[in-house]
Amino acid sequence: MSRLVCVSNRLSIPRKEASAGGLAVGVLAAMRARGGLWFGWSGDLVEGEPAEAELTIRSPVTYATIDLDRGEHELYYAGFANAVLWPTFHYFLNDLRYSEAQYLAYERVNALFARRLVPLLKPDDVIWVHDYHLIPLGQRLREAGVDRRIGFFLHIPFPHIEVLRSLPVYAELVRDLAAYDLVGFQTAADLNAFRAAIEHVYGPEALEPDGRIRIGARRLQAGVFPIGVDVDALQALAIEAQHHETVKRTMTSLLGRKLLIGVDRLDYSKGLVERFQAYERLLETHPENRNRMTLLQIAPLSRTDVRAYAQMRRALEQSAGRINGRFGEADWTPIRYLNRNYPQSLLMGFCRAAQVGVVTPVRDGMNLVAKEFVAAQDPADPGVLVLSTLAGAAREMTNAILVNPYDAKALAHALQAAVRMPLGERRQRHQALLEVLRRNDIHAWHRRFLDTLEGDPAAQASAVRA
Ligand code: ADQ
Repeated sequence: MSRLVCVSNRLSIPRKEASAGGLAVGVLAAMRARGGLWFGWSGDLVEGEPAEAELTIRSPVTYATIDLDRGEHELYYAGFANAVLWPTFHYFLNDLRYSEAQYLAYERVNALFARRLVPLLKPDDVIWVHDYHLIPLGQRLREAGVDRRIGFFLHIPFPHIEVLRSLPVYAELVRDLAAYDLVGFQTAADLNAFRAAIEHVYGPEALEPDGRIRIGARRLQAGVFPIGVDVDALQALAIEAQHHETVKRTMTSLLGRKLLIGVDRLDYSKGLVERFQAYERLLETHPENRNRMTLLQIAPLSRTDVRAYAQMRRALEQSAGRINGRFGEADWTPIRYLNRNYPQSLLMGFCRAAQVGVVTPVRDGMNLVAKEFVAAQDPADPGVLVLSTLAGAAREMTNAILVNPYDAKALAHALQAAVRMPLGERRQRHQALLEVLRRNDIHAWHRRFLDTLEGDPAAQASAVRA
């Protein structure tokens, strides 16, 4: 079997601080299962041209990290990746601030990744590039003479062509994606949007009847590979975490009130402002819930150097403060709003203890928290998942209570229905959701992608069905 080389902007070396983010969890699972090389940014900034990659061996994975120049990182990461691509791909055109200087830095950092990666490659490696930070990397590797199989997986949504076209460099990005052998997406909607973008840039003749894409002499594949979670590992963590001191203390402090939980990176795509509004509405229109429930919202800060994030943070602090001021009592805080990271074991403990999981992004590629919440539940007395129709996860998790997060009335209604749902229905929905999670777990995700990339015909058929 050829060696697997994964490339992502950030990587998580065991014992080095890992960023809270879904991508690292998924890549780590693939790397652990198969071993190989994981290449990415070290998290450290330097002044000037960064040195060669530094290798850290933690068998079966070798981590290769490079530092980045401070100024370049600012333009590439806070700039093009997170103030241009992220908002555009999540349909937030108001937050789009295009700057050519940022795009050129994005190109340069991708070229640097390629220059530093090429000397580490072996002739029969299979290369898997992750996410929007690294769209041009495949093309840069091709230009450096790398002719082996290179795949790309987009963890976030791929926008409709009419939204994508707002970006002055949209055609360059589509051409860069066409340099890969396989481009993977979370949902069929993302795949369709990509095919529409290919048609727009290359004409209808690029789309072949068998689903492949032909550009000149090259052929590539695009498919749907919904990311999943490690169900058994999460279940075990959740069971163990019930006995954790912090979980026990938290539960005692609720004095028997129902617990609603939200766990999200602090990001405008996660719908937190809308969630707080709906919760306020619930307390307003169903006063019987006052002093009977608590919303625990865990939201670690992210991308604090991007302007839109600071604005949203202020809006949330105001909203939580207003709701607590308006409805709170000396012994009851309606929203416990925490900007901090927790170890996954503790998060799973909180999820298992909660009656309702509130996962209501206004746009999300997949959303792993929805799947983690379901995996953490006690099947004999499970909590209820309230899930946004605008999360990729809603395509599979049809037994959640699905709701449009922009509709405060409907969301308040969904929360009320979740809190009051009888045990029989909760069990039935949970069982159906768990089956979906098991069918498409994290192992199935990386196996299907890599089998397809490496040309296994059975995997190709299952990728199309997914
Ligand atoms: P994210 O936008 O980061 O991921 P998500 O899929 O929900 O979103 O993953 C977040 C991960 O971080 C989860 O595993 C969660 O448990 C963890 N996490 C969240 N808050 C935490 C906290 N306070 N402490 C510790 N851990 C925390 C991107 C895309 C998603 C896609 C994933 C994976 O935006 O749509 O599902 O990649 O492909």
